[in-house]
Amino acid sequence: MTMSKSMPATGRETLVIKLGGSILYRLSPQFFMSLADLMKEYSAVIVHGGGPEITNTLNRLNIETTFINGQRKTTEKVLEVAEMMLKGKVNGHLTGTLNEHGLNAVGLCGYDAGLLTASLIDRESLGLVGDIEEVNTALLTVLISEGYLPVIAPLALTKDGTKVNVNADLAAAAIAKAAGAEKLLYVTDVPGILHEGKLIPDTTAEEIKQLITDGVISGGMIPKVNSALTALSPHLKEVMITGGQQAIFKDGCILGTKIKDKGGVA
Ligand code: X2W
Repeated sequence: MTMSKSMPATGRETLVIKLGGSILYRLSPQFFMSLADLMKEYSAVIVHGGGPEITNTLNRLNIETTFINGQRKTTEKVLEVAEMMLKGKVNGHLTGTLNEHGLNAVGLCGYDAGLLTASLIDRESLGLVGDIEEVNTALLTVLISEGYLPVIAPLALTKDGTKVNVNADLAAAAIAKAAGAEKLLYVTDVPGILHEGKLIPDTTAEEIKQLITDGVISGGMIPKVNSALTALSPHLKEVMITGGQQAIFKDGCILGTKIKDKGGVA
């Protein structure tokens, strides 16, 4: 990642929030209220998913869709649908809802003003799927310092201008790293990492590996915690997983499972 620098010039910590497609249309009033409170303390950037919307539309159009290690194989036809859903429907819906709650949201996708530059991961096996290499943090800084909330759809351009689809968890981690964010929050359809129905409030990178081996963390939570682990650094000390059907911020604290690196170094 080449354009990595701290932002913005507001003197507040930066928080990148990833809103998963599984929860996007079921976010509670408490969620929006606590997001408004959170934004009094942090500068925020939102990155959203939309996987279920893309899958439903592909199914309706009888276009085959498959995942390889949590990444959707993206042909040109699949990319067209991903664009319609992510940049069109989902981004528009989310930005509109955030603005109804007075949050000053600005909808963007990685194509805008060189916001996200990616390289193709493996065109042969995955098609048009990218890994983010550069983030135009200057654009985010301008918006944030003027009080806007950037809302980013996970699409990017390669250096030669090819459009690519990007996994939203990985996009959020890359944006958080490039922007010098102190915190990264994944909002999903469960209140955090659960063990026998109970929330694990704190965990470490080391414990997470064990929880995966023991089968406590399984399915779609595995790529999510793995992106969380890649984002941890001496600067980004905390990644949190929280649910969108509850408040995510109370008494100055973000609620959910906090993941820290044991020694503070990833
Ligand atoms: C994802 C982008 C959307 C996404 C996809 O096509 O589904 C790749 O897998 P969720 O709702 O966060 O899963 N892209 C390459 O990640 O949405």
